[in-house]
Amino acid sequence: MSPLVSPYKNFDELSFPADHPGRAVTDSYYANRDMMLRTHTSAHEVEMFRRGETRWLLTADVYRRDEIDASHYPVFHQVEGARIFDASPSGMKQVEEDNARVSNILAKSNIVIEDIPHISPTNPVQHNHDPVFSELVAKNLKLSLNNLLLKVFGGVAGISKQEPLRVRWIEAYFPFTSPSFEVEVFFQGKWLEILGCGVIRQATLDTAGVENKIGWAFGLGLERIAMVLFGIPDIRLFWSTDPRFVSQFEQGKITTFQPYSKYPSCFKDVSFWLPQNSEIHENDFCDIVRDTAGDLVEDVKRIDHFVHPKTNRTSLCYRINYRSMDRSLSNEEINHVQSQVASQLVERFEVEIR
Ligand code: FA5
Ligand code: MG
Repeated sequence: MSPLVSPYKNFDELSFPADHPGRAVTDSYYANRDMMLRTHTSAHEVEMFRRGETRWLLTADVYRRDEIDASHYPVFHQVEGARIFDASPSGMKQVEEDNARVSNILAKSNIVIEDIPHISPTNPVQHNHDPVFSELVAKNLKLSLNNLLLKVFGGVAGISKQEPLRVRWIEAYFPFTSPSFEVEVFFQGKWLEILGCGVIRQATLDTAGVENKIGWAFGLGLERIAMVLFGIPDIRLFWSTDPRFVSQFEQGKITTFQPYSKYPSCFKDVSFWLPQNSEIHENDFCDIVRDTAGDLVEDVKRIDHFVHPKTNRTSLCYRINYRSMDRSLSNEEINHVQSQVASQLVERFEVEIR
């Protein structure tokens, strides 16, 4: 499936409101008014359901303008999965049987789950759903995904042999599911968001021409899973062609990444005055940094925001952390890149460098 889709497919078919921030040019990559790079694999949900599929997985590249740090990258991969059942007593009996079967597997495993209610006032059942059906389906969703995480991470050294796998469920919001959840896994001392999911909004199934069904869908970040699974500390590494990285992996084998020496960081600040009455979106700033410095940047943070009391002009300061994954950077090289970032800022946003 082509990564170029219409905004209609990426957003409208999934009940995104007209003013949703994800639609903005600062958040998504548009080819023109009518075509954009899909921001998630959910863009293909309606198409999959229209084909009559009742349980499916779909893996694809997705694109987003986003912040720069160790777990975000402008192109990444998602796996979308969904399952729908007959919205009838016999369909629900099937769900109950499945729930009992999976509960049994989980009870015997070394997984620690922090759960939340399937449905709550802030994470409600849809008005056109039977609450009992919705509850059973949400439970099936949670059991299925806990089981998936257990299958993927279970038995991996350092994750579930010495320590149990820790999974945390969080209430979430997506325009195309309700109730909705996010799932995080404990990794390197932090909770890392792995996936979003929920009970499919009936409007999505209606649009696909699917009748009398109820079900769930999820979308997970493949790089995020691989980071936990292989102990990969920075998402940029997936794009490295350095043999010291590539040679550590073999098809079909899960091994823990042995970091070769970590190269030193180099912090450079850039401060500038914005032109009168204008703003720069952080994603625009990050795009300039990516365009000029590519993968040499590990992290970008705004460290100052100041409005001059007399002139009313706004000044911003960003700190760019330069660090290559593969080699030492010379001061000369970084200074050169940094001055290019500054001149791009002047050219594209008419700022005044301080
Ligand atoms: C979504 O994209 C929803 N389409 C998921 C969904 C599907 C919800 C079906 C309900 C039903 P979200 O924006 O949270 O949700 O992204 C899903 C996952 O993609 C995240 O949990 C994370 O693992 C991964 N992800 C998001 N942004 C990035 C990024 N910039 N770099 C790498 N991974 C990312
Ligand atoms: Mg999310």
